Amino acid sequence: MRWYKSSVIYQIYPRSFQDSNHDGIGDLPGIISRLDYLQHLGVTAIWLSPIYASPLYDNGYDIADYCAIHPDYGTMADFQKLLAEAHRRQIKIIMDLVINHTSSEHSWFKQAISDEKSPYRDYYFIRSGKKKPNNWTSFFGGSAWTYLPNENLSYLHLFAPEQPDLNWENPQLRMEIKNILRFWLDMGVDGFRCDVINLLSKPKKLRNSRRFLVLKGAEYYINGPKIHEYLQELKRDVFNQYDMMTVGECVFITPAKALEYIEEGVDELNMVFQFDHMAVDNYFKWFLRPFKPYRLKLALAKWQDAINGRGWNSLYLENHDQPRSVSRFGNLDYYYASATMLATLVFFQQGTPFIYQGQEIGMTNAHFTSLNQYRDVETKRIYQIGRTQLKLSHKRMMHKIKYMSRDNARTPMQWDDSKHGGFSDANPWIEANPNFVTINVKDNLANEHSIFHYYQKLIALRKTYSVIIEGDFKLHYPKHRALVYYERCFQDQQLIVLCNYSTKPLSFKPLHDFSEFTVILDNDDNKGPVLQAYQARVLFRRTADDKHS
Ligand code: ISL
Ligand code: CA
Repeated sequence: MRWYKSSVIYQIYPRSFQDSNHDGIGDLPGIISRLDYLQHLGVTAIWLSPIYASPLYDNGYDIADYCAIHPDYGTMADFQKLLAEAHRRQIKIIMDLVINHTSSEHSWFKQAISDEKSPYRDYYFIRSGKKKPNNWTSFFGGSAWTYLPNENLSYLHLFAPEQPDLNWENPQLRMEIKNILRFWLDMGVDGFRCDVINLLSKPKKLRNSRRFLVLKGAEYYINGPKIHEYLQELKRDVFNQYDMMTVGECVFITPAKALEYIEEGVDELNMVFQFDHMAVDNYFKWFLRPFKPYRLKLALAKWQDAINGRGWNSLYLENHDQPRSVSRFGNLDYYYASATMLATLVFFQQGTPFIYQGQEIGMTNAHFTSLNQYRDVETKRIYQIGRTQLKLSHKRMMHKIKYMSRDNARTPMQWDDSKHGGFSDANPWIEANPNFVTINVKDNLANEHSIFHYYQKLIALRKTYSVIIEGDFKLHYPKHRALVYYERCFQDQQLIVLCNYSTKPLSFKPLHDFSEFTVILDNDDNKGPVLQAYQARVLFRRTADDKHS
């Protein structure tokens, strides 16, 4: 079994994790100082959001130099120290790889726009004149084309104007990217999380989109014509040469399409991040709809049913682009129960768990009340577009932002109850949530019944019961609105997960004889058959006759 299947991966958003030099910005020495904490939690790998040289329009998802560390975060020596210190603790390091676009301050782009004869011009989608080559729109709202009056050029960007898209058709560009990958792998990094990897391939002709309202152009560039050719090339020339893993962020992907990337034998990527369960409370991000627990349950089960046995799932509830899960899918009136129930529901499924910083202590959405407390480029652009183009009121836009803004996940990590939550003694680049006074690592560590300790147990159980990693998956009562009841089997091991995803006590007809099972995890003292609000229980047994193998 490849190592990533038994890994538990912790995502660090470096800017918000731990400041070490009193400038209000998280950094690499700060991360190093917290490795013991992560080891105590039990995670076996860290995914670092971008730490490369960047003007930080999109907090590093706009890279200006792929082989340099942003001075805010430290030096290359700091990075090498982090790598060594992590490896010493049996913790692997996964880098974030943003290769759909660069920063507009990357030297490739600067040369591309300043010199018509430059070989770099073909690294991007650059067209002469002001006329937009097509009607495509950006993920962050507005046109996907920006005009440069001085150069009289227009260029394509699926994200912010400061993030011009790379042209993967160009073989020289592909060679340069492969060298960048080798640079980090030779240094010892253990893999990559590949940003919006399924957007890499654009068609030869950039035709007008027929999509309505949002993401015009998506029908051409999502899983575009040559995407598999490009990834096969990366696999052959780079991935196959190292003991590494990849997880590709694939937006708007179905299980069938995902298998084209991850099916065993294809192995272009080891896993994808899919978004079905991130759409259970919205039609398209900012178009909110009421959250229904059964939708979350079914979205996840769909991926279990389709991928297990043929590929490998990633399991996640949060990342740096999503609201906090306890605020979003849990219930703050049942804070501990709902946070731990969510962890149980998701992380006992088959796949590799990804835990986002602060999730393990139940951090909640930002408390912001005013637009200027937000820092995120997407949030600011969406506000403008909502106000000017959609003519929505300030109140309505603030409501959407409060619920959905990416900054909900980007407030400083809450270490203790001192000023700014122990993240920094200087004013942080983004305000801490004042609830650090009660929600923080120190308190979680001191309290035996904390969310942290629940996560720690959950992670430890993966090392004891191989059924948690390798077992198949069967969802029972799929239509039930409150009950989550699923079963995992592997050889002679059988595991049952029960969750009451509601505020009311829940009784149901068991499909197994629970008296034959041992409870290996429970977020409530209640031992009876009626599950309390948000109660989650995990049961295990060995079957004598090996009937499940
Ligand atoms: O965040 C989103 C919804 O608001 C997604 O649409 C997000 O933009 C998409 O998942 C792509 O995300 C990745 O690429 C972006 C970057 O801003 C995100 O932080 C990153 O995770 C551009 O590089
Ligand atoms: Ca710092």
